[in-house]
Amino acid sequence: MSSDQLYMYRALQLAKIGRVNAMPNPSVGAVIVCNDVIIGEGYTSPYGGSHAEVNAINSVKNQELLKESTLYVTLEPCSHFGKTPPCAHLIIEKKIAKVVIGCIDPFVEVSGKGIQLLKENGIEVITGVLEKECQQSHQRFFTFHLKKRPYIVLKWAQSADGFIAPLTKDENKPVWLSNAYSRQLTHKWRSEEMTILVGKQTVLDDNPSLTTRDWQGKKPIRLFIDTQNEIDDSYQILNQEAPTYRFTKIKKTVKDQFIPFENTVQEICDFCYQNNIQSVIVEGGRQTLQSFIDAGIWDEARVFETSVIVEQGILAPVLTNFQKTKSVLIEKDCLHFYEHH
Ligand code: AOF
Ligand code: ZN
Repeated sequence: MSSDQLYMYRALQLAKIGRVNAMPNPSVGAVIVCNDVIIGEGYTSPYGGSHAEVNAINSVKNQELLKESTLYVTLEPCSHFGKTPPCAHLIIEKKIAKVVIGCIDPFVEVSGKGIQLLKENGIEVITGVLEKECQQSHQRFFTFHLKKRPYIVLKWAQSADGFIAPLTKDENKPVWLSNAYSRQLTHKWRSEEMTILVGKQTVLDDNPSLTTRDWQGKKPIRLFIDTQNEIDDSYQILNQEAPTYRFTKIKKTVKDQFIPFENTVQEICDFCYQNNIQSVIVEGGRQTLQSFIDAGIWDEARVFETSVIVEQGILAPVLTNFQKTKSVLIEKDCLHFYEHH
């Protein structure tokens, strides 16, 4: 591995730390190296705050050393005035000698302009170091800008015989298709996305609150599909724990916000795109999950498979155009990861 790759890996590690809080901003990682020694590090502050490069530059004790240093950054430094001033200006002002970039920013306001600005000011620029890894690290941001839709994670649990629920629910004999660890993991996953979506049937059947109570993390905004506006305020999804939006055909003022909706996955994506929502975790039910799969609009699926036999039930969604990336054991259950192709 080259030293450029090594420092870029370090920058990727830093990027990971800021990810949940920076959204919808990409969490970028930055490392400053002088004579083969790391003298500064940073990652993107919570949304609206300073960028990785600024934090890394500010962490350097002897600012004079910046003139002989190389800045490694997972994403092209910005060149625009957003919530914060352009990072490229600060890099130029500090006379940093060289900048090594992982990937180019897909955001039209920046895309390539940051690199151009640095070069015009005599800074040596190298691009494409661990490019794929850096794009992967910013995948929600890339999907949002390149596909003009949020990054979609599908999640469900199914029995060994392929059902997501029994046909009829017996209050005295509940069927658990998840264990304590898988539930906790689900709450962690929720905290990593900007929104969580379910269909009406899941609200009626499970009355979920869709929070992150088993994980100390951010609560995502709750979205639900309820075309006929049937869910009333007594359901947990409409409690005060997180904001909730209802996709519906029927306009009626309730606690949640109402979003006009005919019945397509595209409308959900459009709403998210217009509101800078960069990711959605879809947690059911069958119809909602399958509509994303059938529309070909999804990125990842995470499926828990238990040893429980249900015999008669609601069939699990069926994935098409996918590649299985890994399987892991969670207690006695299996967790399968898939990617959309
Ligand atoms: C960077 N370093 O750490 C991040 C960047 O509104 P602002 O000022 O926060 O700008 C947001 C945009 O800046 C965002 O859409 C993306 O293009 C870029 N993010 N750029 O140089 C960073 N997070
Ligand atoms: Zn910036």
